[in-house]
Amino acid sequence: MIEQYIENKQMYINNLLMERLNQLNLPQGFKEAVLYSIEAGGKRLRPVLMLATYEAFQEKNDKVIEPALALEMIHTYSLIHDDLPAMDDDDFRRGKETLHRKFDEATAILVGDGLLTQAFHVVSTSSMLEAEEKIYIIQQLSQSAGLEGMITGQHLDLKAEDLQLTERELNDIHQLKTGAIIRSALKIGAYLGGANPPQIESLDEFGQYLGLVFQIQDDILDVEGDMAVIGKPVGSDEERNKSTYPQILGLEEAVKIKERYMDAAKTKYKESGIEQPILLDLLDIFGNRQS
Ligand code: GRG
Repeated sequence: MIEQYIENKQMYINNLLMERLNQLNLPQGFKEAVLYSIEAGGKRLRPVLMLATYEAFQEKNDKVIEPALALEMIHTYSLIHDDLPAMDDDDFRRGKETLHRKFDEATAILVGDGLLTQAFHVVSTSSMLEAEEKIYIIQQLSQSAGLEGMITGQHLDLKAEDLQLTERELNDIHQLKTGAIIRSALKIGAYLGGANPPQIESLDEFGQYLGLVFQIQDDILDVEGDMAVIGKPVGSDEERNKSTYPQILGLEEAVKIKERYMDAAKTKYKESGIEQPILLDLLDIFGNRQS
C-alpha cells in the first residue's frame, strides 16, 4: 500500500538524517539547534520522490540515499530561512515553533547556512557514487536551489506581496521556488537509476506539473486546512496579502486547475514508458494531501 510505502521511506530518511547530523562534531547547544528542524519532521516529499524514481529503475536504493538526504537538508534550510523575520516572519512550522523563535535569529541563519553547505559535503564525500555521478548531482542541486532556481523564486515571491499577480506570473514564481527542487529530485533519481535521456526529460516534465499541483494544494490548504493537521496557521497567505491560486481563480477553479495539471502529469508519465506505478500514486497522494 502506498501509505505504508511513504511511511517506510520517511522513517528510513528520518533515521539516516538524524544519524548523519548526530555524528557531526558540534558544540552541544548548537547541535540541538541543528537537529531541531529536522526532528520536527515534515513529509520528506522530495527524498521520497527521489527514492521512488530511482526504484522505478533499480531494486536496491543505496546509491540514491545520500543525494536524497542532501536534498532534504537543502529543503529544510530553505524553510528555516523562509520563516525568518526578514522573509515570511512565521512562528510555527512542522507543528513546532520556528527555529528562530525557539532559539534566536542568528542561530537560525547559521543552521540554514550549515545545512545548505553540508548537503554538498554529503554528496561529494559519498562512497556509493562515482565522480561523474557526484558532478551531475551537485550540478542539479546547485542549479535548482541556486540563483536561477529557488533563490529567484523566493525573491519574486517576496516582491509580489501586495501585488495582484496573473495566473501565469504565479506559475512562474512557483516553478522556480518549489518546482525546480522537485524536478531535481526526479532527475537525480532517474539519472542514478539508469534512465535514458528521453525518460529523464519526460520525468522532468512530470515534475513540473507535480510541482504546480503540490503548490496549488498548499494554497488550497491555506484557505481550508486545519492548523492542527498542517502544523502552521491557516489563512497566512491572505493575511500577508499574497497572490495564491484560490485568490486569483476562486477555490473551485483552483481545484479544477490542479486536477488538470494532475492529468497532464499522468500523460507525461505515460510518455516516459515507465511501468512502475509508485510515482503516479505519489502524485495522487500529495496532490490531495491534507497536511
Ligand atoms: C529562503 C532561500 C529560501 C527559499 C525559500 C521553498 C521556499 C523557498 C519556501 C517555502 C515556503 C512555502 C510555504 C512554500 C510553499 C510550498 C512549500 C515548499 C511548502 C513547504 O514544503 P513541504 O510542504 O514542507 O514539503 P515539509 O515540512 O513537509 O517538508
